[in-house]
This record gives sequence, structure tokens and C-alpha cells, in this order.
Amino acid sequence: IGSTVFGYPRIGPKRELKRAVEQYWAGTIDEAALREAAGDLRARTWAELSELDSVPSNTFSFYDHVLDTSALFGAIPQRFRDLGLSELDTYFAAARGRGGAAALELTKWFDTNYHYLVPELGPGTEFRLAGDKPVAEYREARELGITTRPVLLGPVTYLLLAKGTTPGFDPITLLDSLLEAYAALLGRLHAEGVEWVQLDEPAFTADRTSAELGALRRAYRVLGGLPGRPKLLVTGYYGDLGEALPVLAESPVEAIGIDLVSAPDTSVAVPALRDKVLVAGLVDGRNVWRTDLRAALAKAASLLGSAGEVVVSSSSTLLHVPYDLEAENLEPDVRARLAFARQKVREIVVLGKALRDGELPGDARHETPRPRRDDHVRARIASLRPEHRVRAPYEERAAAQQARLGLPPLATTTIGSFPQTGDIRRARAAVRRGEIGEAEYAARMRDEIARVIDLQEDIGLDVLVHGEPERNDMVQYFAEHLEGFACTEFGWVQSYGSRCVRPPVVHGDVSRPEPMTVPWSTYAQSLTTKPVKGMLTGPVTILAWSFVRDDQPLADTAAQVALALRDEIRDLEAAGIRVIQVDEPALRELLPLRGKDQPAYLEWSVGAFRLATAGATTGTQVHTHLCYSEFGEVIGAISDLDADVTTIEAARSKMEILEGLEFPRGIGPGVYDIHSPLVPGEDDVVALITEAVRAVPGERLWINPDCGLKTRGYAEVEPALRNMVAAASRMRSELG
Ligand code: THG
Ligand code: ZN
Repeated sequence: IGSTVFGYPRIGPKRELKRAVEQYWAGTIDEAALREAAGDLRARTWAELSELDSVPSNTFSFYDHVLDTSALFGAIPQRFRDLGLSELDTYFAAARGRGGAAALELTKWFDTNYHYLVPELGPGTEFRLAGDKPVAEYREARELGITTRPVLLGPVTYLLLAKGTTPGFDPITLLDSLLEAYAALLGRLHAEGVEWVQLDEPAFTADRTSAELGALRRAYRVLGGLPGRPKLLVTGYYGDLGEALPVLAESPVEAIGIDLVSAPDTSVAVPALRDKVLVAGLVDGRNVWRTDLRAALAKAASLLGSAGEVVVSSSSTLLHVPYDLEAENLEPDVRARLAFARQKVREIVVLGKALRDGELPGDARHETPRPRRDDHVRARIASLRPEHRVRAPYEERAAAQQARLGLPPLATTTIGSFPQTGDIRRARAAVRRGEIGEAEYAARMRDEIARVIDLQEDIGLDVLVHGEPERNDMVQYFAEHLEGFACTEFGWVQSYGSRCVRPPVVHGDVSRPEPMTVPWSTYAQSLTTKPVKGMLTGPVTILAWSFVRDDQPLADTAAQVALALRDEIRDLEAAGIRVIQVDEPALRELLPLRGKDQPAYLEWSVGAFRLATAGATTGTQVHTHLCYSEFGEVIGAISDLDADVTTIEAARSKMEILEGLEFPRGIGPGVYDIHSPLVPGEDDVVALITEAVRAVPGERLWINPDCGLKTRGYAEVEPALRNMVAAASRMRSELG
């Protein structure tokens, strides 16, 4: 009986890896310095984990562990290898694009806010063992006196996450060739003296076909049947392994890791499990709450009869939580309820020992403070009626809004944010350090807003935005202004590559002490006669990008956030704002992995959006914006949001989303890709609008970029918007 974790953060407690990698990209440090910084981080990680009975390695990555797997098995696409760069630069070229070689596609990792680089595989892909990262890191740890368990992405999940490069090609057909490469790696690890290897197969916590389960069976029959190999631990976390659990239990692997936090009801009554090690994920790897050690110990003890041995672990990799609570200055009643990665490792060590000794040490039995309760909010929620989620019929709204706004067909707008300039960032840093006061900060933000309004008027956009200079992040900003949320100072979590976010913590009932966005929006509106859009983040996205309460259903927390937004909308209206956008880019992200759980999710998430927005009067035009995902699957739910206008990422897929789409209200499929530094020409935009007008009548078609502009510079944004507006006006006159 022992203890372990399935994975650990890698960006560094002070984002040391982000700094080093970005300096390397900027050319201010060389490869040796970057590798030294990486080695330091690995050494610190292993030291922190050394109390565990089994310490993972190969959890480090310069950018992404899926890309690492592509590199390890020789599957970096030819266009990057043709650049003739060093191995490391070829790797970064695949991650970020270089010259004419466009980067690999970046996509959401399961239902998390992490993003991975999608492998591109085709009939010509030939896997081979092309690197030795897991071997080298094992050696590196051993030299530091720590024996580790290399962690690999499992072969079947790797293939299921990949996309085919030719139409109709299914990457899973490459399984046998990939298994040979994995076999070669396992052989090398065995020769090196590695005792255990972990293979992650999270894809099997989503619904899978019987052919895919067959691939899993085959993979572990082959790998388990290898003559000289390390012992194999196969994990499936983020949910319930379902039918994959018996498949793995019947395969010749030694250990199976399951997630008993996301899927507490997982049935371990699988006869074949009796002579395996069950690695029980009992400490939440994706949330920040302290573990109820008594309950976890009881759960672990209840598993003892079902498996040959039980090991205590995190429920998933700890990649999704911040490093260390000790670094934070939080209110005591909140802090007392929290555990970040380091604290979770302690909990796991304690649980592993307790399972052996039969009891917890005295100091592990603590009482935690209760979440803060707000009876006023609870009474409001209890008094809600169905009509609080329903607006007037769309036709009535459209007529009232048109009378009030007088917009042309093919109306132009932007998604909300404008570039975050050096001046803005410096002002934010200065106010944080106390170098300038709040009044000076607000004055600088107002100057920026005035500049952005002038620019938009000059460009000739129809519906303007204030540009959001005051927002660090579209969720954190709201969390800082809402009761019931706490924000961290160093709670960085990797989102992709060197990019991080600091998810706020929802620790109690949510309410809005005072208006959050009204002063900025009204100031912007005072500078122009054109409508300025009020900009809010929707309830689902606020929760998707936060650490949420686990003592009540997410739907209940969402309703509380929705009420706060509803009040904000009322105040924006009262201040003369006529168009209000409520962004829900993460609507698709929280979609449950199992089909059976999806309808209930869509019901409450759509309901929360509607609760937030349905208080708007008939004449207020409600917009929403979605991005970062494939939306085909949830298009019905998007329509049920009942927004007057929906802007959506579409440029990269060349308006594919519009094919066969019968969207009954206003829609703004993005007409240029803001994720690329390329400035679209007027003709490029005209071509996309030409596509779009085939599917949507002009009065309901909006012309806008794909997403907010905050990650771009003005040198790109200004000409791009001018071309967009010119294209719209050309199309308008062509359509007569
Ligand atoms: N906010 C949050 N989550 C997100 C996004 C977001 N998830 C999806 C998507 N957007 C991820 N994209 C990004 C893009 C940029 C950055 C982070 C996630 C980014 N972060 C800064 C960095 O790492 O340097 C830090 C930003 C800060 O100071 O807060 O640039 O928009 N929550
Ligand atoms: Zn977007």
C-alpha cells in the first residue's frame, strides 16, 4: 500500500518555465540556459514529491505533453522538419508556427482549460522511437537519488486525439505501428532498470465505440505481453472508465488508476481486478479544496477487498491546480479550506500511511469552516419563476431594437477587447505596486477608452466597444468584483505552452456588491452617438474558468452568478447602454464527456445564461460570443440561449459552421482569424462574406472578427478592421 500522484504542474511555482521559454524565444538566453532552467525545475519537483512511495517523472514539458509524444515517436509533420532547425527549435516551430509552416492546431484537453497540440497523422506516418526524453529524465532523477515512474500518454488516447491529414483517414489504423514504437521505448526503459511505467488513457472516460474499446484491448494485450518490460500502470482519469475498466482489468497490465473524485460511483466489482494494483484517485486533482481525509480513508478501505493492493493517488494529474497555498495571502476562513498541489501531496502521503496503519494521525482530523452563506441571494433564487428566463418573442425584440439602433444590414462590430498595450500593462502593474493611486489608474484607463472609441469611429464601425483595457482576464476581472470569489496572487495554472491563467476560487454564495462594468461602459458611451456594447462574461464561462464549490451542484452556483449579471445588465440599461454582450466561450468546454450526462448540463447551463440575460428589456440587443471549440455538437443549445446576436469563431474553418445552419436570429460568423498575425485583405473578407450571405439574410448577418483583439497589436488590428469595414460596405452596395 502506498501513495503517488498521476502528474504534477510543470510551469514552475513562480512561472520559471514560462520566463525561460519566452526568453529563449526572444533570443535573450540560449538553449543551454533554457535546459538548465528546465533541469532545475525537474529537480525541485522530484524533491517535492520524494515523500510519495512512487514518484512520477516525464511530467515535465517545454510546451505540451501531446507534442512531446509526437516528437518522441517521430511524428512531427514534415513541414517543420523541412525548416532545417535544431531538434528543440523544430519542436517549438510545431507548437507556434514558423515561416510558412503553420503551427499545429491547438484544442481543448478533455473538459479542462488546458489546450494540447493536435497530432497530424496520415497514411504515410511511420512511427519510430525518435527520442529518449522519458529515459533521460528517469536517469536525471536517479542521479539525484530518486527512483521514478516515467509517465507516458497512452497510445490509444494519443491516436484518438489526433486528426487525419487526408480525408477519410482514421489515425487509429496506425495502432500497430505505434505499438511497435511504444514497445521499443518500454524495452529501453526496462534495460535502464525502470520498474514501473504509467500510461494515461483519459480518452476512455468519454463514450467510445466497441472498435475503440477493441483497440484498447489490443494495445494492452500487446504491450502487456512484451517479454522484457517494466510493470505497467494504465490510468483513465477525468471521469468513469466505464466499459474500459474490465477491458484493462482483463489485460496483462499490473495496475489500473481510476478517478474516484470525478466518478465516485465507479464500480470496482470487476473480478479480474483482484490480482491487480488499484491506484485510487481520491484527492481531487482538478479542484483546490482540502480533502475530507476521513471520508477518503473510508473509501480507500472499502476498495481493499476488490483489488490485490490499493494505492492512494490524486484523482487526475495535478497539472490543473496551482503549486502552493503557502504563497497566498487569503482570508483565513477561505484559506483553511484550500489545498494546492503541494498540500495535496501531503494529504496523499498521510492517506497512504493511514491506510497502512488503519487510522489517521490526530492532527489530520480537522473541522473546516463552512462556506459563506448569503440568505438574500438564496431567497432570490428560491423565488425564481420560469418567466425569469424568457424574453419577448424574437420578432418583437428585433423590431424594437432596429427602431432604436437603426443599424444597416451587415452591421460591423468587434468582439470586445482591443490590444493590451505596454502602457496599459504598466499602469496595471503600477497600481498593484501602489506607485499610482486608483484615481490615476482610472484616468489612464479612460484615456485609453477615448482613444479606442475615436479609432472605431474613424474606421467606421457600427457598434462600438470600450476595449476592456481595465481587464486582466475576462473571468478574473469579474471575480475581483464579486462577493463569494477569492483571487490568488501566484495561483497560475498552465493554459497552453507558456500561457497561464489564475482561476479564481468560488468559496461562498455569490453576489454583486456594486456595478462592475457600468462606469467604463457609460464613459465610452458618453463619447459617441453610436451604440457602445456593454461587455460581460457569462455565468458558465465564469465557472468553467474558476475553481468551483463542490458542496453544491454547479447549477446552483451558476444561478447565483447569473443573478449578479442580471443586475449588472439592469444597471447598464439604466445608464443608457443599448447593446449588451454576454460571452460564453466555455459553453462547449464544460460539456460532460459522457453523452448520458449532456442533456442535464445543457439544461442548466443554457438556463443560467437565460437567467442572466432575460431581464433585459425588449429594446436591448443581447449579443453572445463563442469561440475556442467545435460548436457543431451544441448548436441547438446555442440557439436556445436566445441571444439576439451570436458571434462565433468561423474564419479558420472558412464558414463551415454556416453549412446547413438554420439559425433563427442574428449571427456574426468571424470573417478573419485573429489568432494569426496576418492582416486579411479586403478581398479575403469579401470572399468570406459572400459565403455567409448564402446562408444568412443581410439584416441578420453581422460582420466581425473571430474573437477579441487583446492578444494582437495595433499594427495588425487597425488595417485589418479597416479592410473588414471596407469589405462590408462593398458587399452592402452589391446587395443593394
Ligand atoms: N481566460 C481564461 N481562460 C481561458 C482564456 C482566457 N481559456 C481559454 C483561452 N482564453 C486560453 N487562452 C489564453 C490566452 C492568453 C493567456 C492565457 C490564456 C495569457 N495569459 C497571460 C500569460 O500567461 O502571460 C497572463 C494573463 C494575466 O495577467 O492574467 O496571455 O482568456 N481564464
Ligand atoms: Zn473569442
